[in-house]
Amino acid sequence: MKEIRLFEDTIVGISTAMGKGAISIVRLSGPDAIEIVNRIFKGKNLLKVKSHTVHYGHIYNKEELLDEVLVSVFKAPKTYTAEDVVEINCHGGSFVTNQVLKLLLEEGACLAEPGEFTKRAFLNGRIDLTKAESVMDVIDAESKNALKLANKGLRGDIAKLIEGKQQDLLDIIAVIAVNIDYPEYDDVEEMTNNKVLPKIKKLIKELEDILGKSNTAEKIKNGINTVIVGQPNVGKSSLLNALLREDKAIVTSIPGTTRDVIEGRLNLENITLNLIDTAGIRDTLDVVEKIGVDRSKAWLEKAEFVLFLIDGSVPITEEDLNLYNTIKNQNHLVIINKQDLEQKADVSLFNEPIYISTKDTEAINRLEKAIMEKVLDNDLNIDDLTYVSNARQINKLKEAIASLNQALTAIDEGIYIDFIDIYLQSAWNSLGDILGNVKDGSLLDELFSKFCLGK
Ligand SMILES: Nc1nc2c(ncn2[C@@H]2O[C@H](COP(=O)(O)OP(=O)(O)OP(=O)(O)O)[C@@H](O)[C@H]2O)c(=O)[nH]1
Ligand SMILES: [Mg+2]
Repeated sequence: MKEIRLFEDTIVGISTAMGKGAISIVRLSGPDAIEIVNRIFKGKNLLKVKSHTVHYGHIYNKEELLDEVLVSVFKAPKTYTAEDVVEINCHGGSFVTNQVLKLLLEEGACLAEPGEFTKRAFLNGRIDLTKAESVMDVIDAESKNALKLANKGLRGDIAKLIEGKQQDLLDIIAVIAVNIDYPEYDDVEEMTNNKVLPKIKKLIKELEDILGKSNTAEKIKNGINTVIVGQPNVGKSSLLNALLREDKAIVTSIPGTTRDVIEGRLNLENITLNLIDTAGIRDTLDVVEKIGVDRSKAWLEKAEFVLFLIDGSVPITEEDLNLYNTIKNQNHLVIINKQDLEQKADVSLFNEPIYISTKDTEAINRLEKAIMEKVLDNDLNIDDLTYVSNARQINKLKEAIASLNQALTAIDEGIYIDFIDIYLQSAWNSLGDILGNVKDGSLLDELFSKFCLGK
């Protein structure tokens, strides 16, 4: 386990994506950040400039000019890490940027680990853990809604919410403490039943509500598993390709073309879909195709959303109807394809189908809108959706709920009130862990290692 140090060394990392770009930013944080950059920068004495200012000049390796740069100086404590921070805007070639980085390492800076800037912000007490995790969510966001959620976390909404619940719990713990200290005041049993029990029940309900919302939020963040199903040759792979704007799946006029499961990520404006194209479902003697059909069925069971595709240019078959019956209770959209051909399918059975041709871009845009409306619950208001944002936080929340339930059972069984107090304390600790009262350094290392370099 790595020791947590507070922090004598100065770290450096390239904070922009690798590769060619207009600029790259090399960032330093730590007590010697300004001093180190000042040694290789010609233009101004950075030791004498004001905080939060930008300076034009050149980076030199001894006599050799490396790059023309802008240097931003931020003095502690009002900085990203709460330490002295310097950012060097270099020209955006990876060779020149690496030369500048190398020089800074020679001058005594240490190479930052992934996420180390944000980790320092956390360990220096500038942000809590929910905010640190939200930083990563902002970077990873792939849709408007995912970004909105991440920004709520960054603003501290999650922290506020959890702190509120911790406060409610503390009130309950306080009631018990008073009664342990002065048992003669009240009949202890009556007090727990009348006062504490309803409060714990209310708190459990509220935490469960947050948990429910968090599951929805996770979906917005991670994408919705969406399976395209239909008979062979109806145009499933063509639809996948049209939605992804990419020739990803093989398309032929031979029924049974797709055998494997083909996946692609589709970012719509408000939501991300994990699109899955499958083998057309039919009874087949072909061994390979049969494996494909079985996989399709397995995916279908896991699907959170189903795109059910029909070929409008041929009459509807019994197989179509059988397949429809298996999916009709899932959240789905019926799509009638091949509108550019003469229509022979009787589609009166289907409720509000969408008519498309996979070759018609305008129709595909229309379909995307319909998907968004159908996937996103109409009542779902992102602005109301404060949530805990990842598996770690969700686990802690579940732990807290479990401890509160144990407290309830204990009260039911008439267990001595001191023990109930222990369960409540444990719930309180679990909530605290969400915010980051984390003492385990290896957990922190793992958490921040998911960040990109330089963040
Ligand atoms: N006219 C017309 N043909 C289409 C349309 N969409 C797909 N096709 C054709 O239908 C045939 C089958 O398309 P695929 O996308 O391979 O169908 P599939 O459902 O993936 O078929 P399997 O993988 O065999 O299950 C190909 O010849 C496509 O070019 C459409 O909108 N109009
Ligand atoms: Mg196919």
